Amino acid sequence: MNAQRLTVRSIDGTLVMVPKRRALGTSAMRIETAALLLIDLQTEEGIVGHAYLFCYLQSVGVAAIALLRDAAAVLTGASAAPAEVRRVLESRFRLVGARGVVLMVMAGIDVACWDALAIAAGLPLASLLGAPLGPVPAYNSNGLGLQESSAAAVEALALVDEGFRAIKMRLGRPHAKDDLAAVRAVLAAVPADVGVMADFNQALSPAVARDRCRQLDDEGLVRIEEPVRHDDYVTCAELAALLRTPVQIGENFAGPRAMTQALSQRACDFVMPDLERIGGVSGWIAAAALADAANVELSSHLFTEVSVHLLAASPTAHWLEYVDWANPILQEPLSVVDGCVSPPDRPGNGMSWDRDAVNRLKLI
Ligand code: SMN
Ligand code: MG
Repeated sequence: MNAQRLTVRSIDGTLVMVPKRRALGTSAMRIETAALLLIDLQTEEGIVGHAYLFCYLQSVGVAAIALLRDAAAVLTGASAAPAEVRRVLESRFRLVGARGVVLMVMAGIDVACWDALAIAAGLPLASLLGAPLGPVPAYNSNGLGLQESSAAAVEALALVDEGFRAIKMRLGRPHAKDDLAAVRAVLAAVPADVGVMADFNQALSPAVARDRCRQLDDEGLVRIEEPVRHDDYVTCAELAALLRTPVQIGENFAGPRAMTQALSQRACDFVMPDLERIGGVSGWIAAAALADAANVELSSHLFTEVSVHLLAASPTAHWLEYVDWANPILQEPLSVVDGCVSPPDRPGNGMSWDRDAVNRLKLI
């Protein structure tokens, strides 16, 4: 099979609403159901590339389907080579702007193209990118929202018991003392060698962030994520300089250029691009090179199934964020072994849909 010669026959999207095993109460919203847009990119050669987008809201999923159909119309009959697909879509969406949901859809198509390419090459995506299929350290990010501290302690232990050596909790309660109590309760509940990360989801103003992060600085958190608005690199840099606890940002980098900006402003200690915002596999490759050049640890955000391949191939790989939200619609979900996940040893990114489950959970 000549992997260079794949041609797009069709691109289909299916929006599924997947109930989460553990609800996730962030400071912005509570997520009980994952709105996932499944993408099937069919090629003339018979290979099908798979990807999914996490849409946050059902309404975003509906908008993304409309955009996917638009993109499919211009790509049908074109090369499925990711760089060529990007060129076509950048032109199609230039006037509206490759941002927000448009950017997500472009990234999803890129992921599906790379899947098709890896399947055509007969290699796992990580292998196609030149990486071994070795274990990547993962943290359990499946729950631990803004609940009472006693409930947080119980859930923290349950997350560790699922086989992890690190977990992430959410912060950003109205009162600082309640965040502090929750952090202390979680740290007291889990074994001492378990890493605990904390994510504010941009909840704090700069002044409050200075105060609240300083209060938490001696608690032993592995890192503090998105304390303030994601693009306020000035305040992020101030906090990164002020705190001993590493500051983590990156899930809102819209393409590698945003990451360049953040790195040049020293806005964080660690970065964590998100597959659907950084520009799919192609965007990730660029981001991983930037992190390598800057010598900054690189973690992933959501999209565990594809990110595990990408982190395996990233020189400064740090942590894989493990979420199991897609498991109910996957034929072969990832396994966690000794707190690590390895890229599956089958061609492509390893995702294929459980069609019965998809039909049950399908909205559109
Ligand atoms: C997060 C992002 C999106 C949905 C839920 C939670 C969070 C994370 O910011 O980093 O996991
Ligand atoms: Mg986050």
